Amino acid sequence: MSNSSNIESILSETRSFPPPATFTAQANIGSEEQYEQLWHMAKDDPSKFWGEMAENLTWFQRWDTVMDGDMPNTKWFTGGKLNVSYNCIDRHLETERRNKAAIIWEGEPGDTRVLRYQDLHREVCKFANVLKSLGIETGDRVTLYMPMIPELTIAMLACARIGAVHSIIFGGFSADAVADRNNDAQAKLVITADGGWRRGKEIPLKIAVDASLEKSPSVEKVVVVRRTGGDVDMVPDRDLWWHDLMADASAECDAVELDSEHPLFILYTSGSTGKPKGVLHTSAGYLLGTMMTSQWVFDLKEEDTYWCTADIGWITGHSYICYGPLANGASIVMYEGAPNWPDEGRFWELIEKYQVSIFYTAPTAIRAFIKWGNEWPEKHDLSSLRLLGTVGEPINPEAWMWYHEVIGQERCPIVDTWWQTETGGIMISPLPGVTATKPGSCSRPLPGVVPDIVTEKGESLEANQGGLLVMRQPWPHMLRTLYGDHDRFLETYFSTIEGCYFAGDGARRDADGYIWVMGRVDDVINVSGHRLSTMEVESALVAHERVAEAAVVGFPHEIKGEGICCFVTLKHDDGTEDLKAELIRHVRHQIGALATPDQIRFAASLPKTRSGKIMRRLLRDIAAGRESTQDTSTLEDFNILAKLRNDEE
Ligand code: 7RM
Repeated sequence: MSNSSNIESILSETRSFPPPATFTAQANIGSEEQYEQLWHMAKDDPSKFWGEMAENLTWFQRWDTVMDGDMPNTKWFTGGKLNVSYNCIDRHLETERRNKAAIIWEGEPGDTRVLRYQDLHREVCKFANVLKSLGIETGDRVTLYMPMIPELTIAMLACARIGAVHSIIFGGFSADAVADRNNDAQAKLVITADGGWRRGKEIPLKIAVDASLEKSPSVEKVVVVRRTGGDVDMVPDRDLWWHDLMADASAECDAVELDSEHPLFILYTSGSTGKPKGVLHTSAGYLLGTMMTSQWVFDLKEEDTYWCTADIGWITGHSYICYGPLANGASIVMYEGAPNWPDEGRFWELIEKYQVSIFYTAPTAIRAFIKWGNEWPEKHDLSSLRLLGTVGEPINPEAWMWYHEVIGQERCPIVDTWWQTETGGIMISPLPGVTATKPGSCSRPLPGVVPDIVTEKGESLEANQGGLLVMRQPWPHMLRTLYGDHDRFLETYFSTIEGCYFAGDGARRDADGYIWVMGRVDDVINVSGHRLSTMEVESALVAHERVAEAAVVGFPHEIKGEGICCFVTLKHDDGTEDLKAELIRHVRHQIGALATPDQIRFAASLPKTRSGKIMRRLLRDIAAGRESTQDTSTLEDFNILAKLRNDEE
């Protein structure tokens, strides 16, 4: 039972919130029995289950085999033909949805656009014809390096319409990052904009593209959207304006009939070491997964106004701004800019303005909202909200409680959704009409997902034993390979635990079968032979009224092996030695002597990835007083590292 690879869990959270009866009464999945039945059917007979679900898609040709081969090389719906763009747009035009808003867009400066499904269809068809006119063929790779404007979604769906494979690069990445990804994918075309707006400043995208193209010779043409009106150099014969190309394009373009396993997109995700991994997703399985999980988890209804605040450059935006919601014919809100521009009330203003009913954001954003203060949400009417979601990191229970009370006004269920770029869609999450939620737990697996928590030898662990989170069965929306490196795919995900997909996260399951993700296993610290999850110490710190955010790492310690070093951001900038002592006592009191911090360091901010995840591996070097040799290409703000180093005592 006790195994040296186990992770000890020290944080105990006992609060539980059943779904409101009024929510349950109208929910897409509305009872525990229905959940159990779906989950067991999917586990015992996945071909039957997913075959039935696939009736929700529109097929040009029905599949022969639902599930073909074993993990990791399972193919889904082989023999079938469909088109993702057709499923996200065309089929809605035969219904009342043709006049429904598909995209309700707001730019950071306050300009707005609404595209009905008909409008989206016209723009996508035209741009698909533009792609063809530029020589883009089925299977070619196209890089999208764009701000959060409707043209980004139009370009994605236009690629899907002709079977070109998009590779979206988040607009905050550097020219070098763009060049690396262009080269890895051998992209033929880059679509970009002059710039995008962020906190009132222009992010100069085209300049970065120009620099990247000096190092990425595969790219033949660049299409540029005029967004900010800033100055750009247009290279003759290479660079073309979006609006010029669109002016002449025909609005008729049949969706190409593509194999179920035709590649839909590549999305690069940073490894902790080495070059980024090109996660490849394919058509039918990915679309089905994102469509069904949107229905189950977000309880999407015809009349909802749904807002996911992620950037489309991350998987969350791919799956839950674009493909999942549009496959369901939903109305989505898309916002270009920062949450604190022109002031810290922007998100709440948008919720009120568009009467948003479903709101999906990240713990890092929630911690920022808490720090900014309740006066911002309190200025706005948030009564349109009926469901809240979170994704990206474990949510600290105190942040969860704030989200529940201040934003959800104790009325809205919260879905804490665990998933990864690699899983394509949500894997573990409450069902909002069914699951009693516990702050900090992503609760139970969705139908079709068979997780386990195991030792390093692959043995299943008992309740409340922390170990490695794995998947025992394949699912339709799973990644198929790492682009151009199938060996790395096998090595990264399938070599740790035989016969299983290994997610890289540590987790435990409680006595009710709820899963508590404890963070990346690389972040675990070993104190006197006890393996502790850094996230649990962080949650204890965040529960202190003066703490806004915390990152905990290990550092070499003569006696204990590793000591506990806590980087702490305060709500108000007033850190003192007394407060340090108080925080140490607080953690000790909350979770026990074993987790007593050895060091508290106050920091103005923490190093994060551009998608908001705390980069603990960089803090480990600082805590140990080492020079860092780590990859910092995904770091959001380099100044933070220098500041943290200078703050060392
Ligand atoms: C969707 C996304 C994946 C990693 C994953 C976890 C962490 C994401 C949760 C979470 C605890 C959650 N894709 N993670 N969601 N941890 N609870 N609800 O973020 O590829 O960028 O990251 O994020 O460590 O492995 S991702």
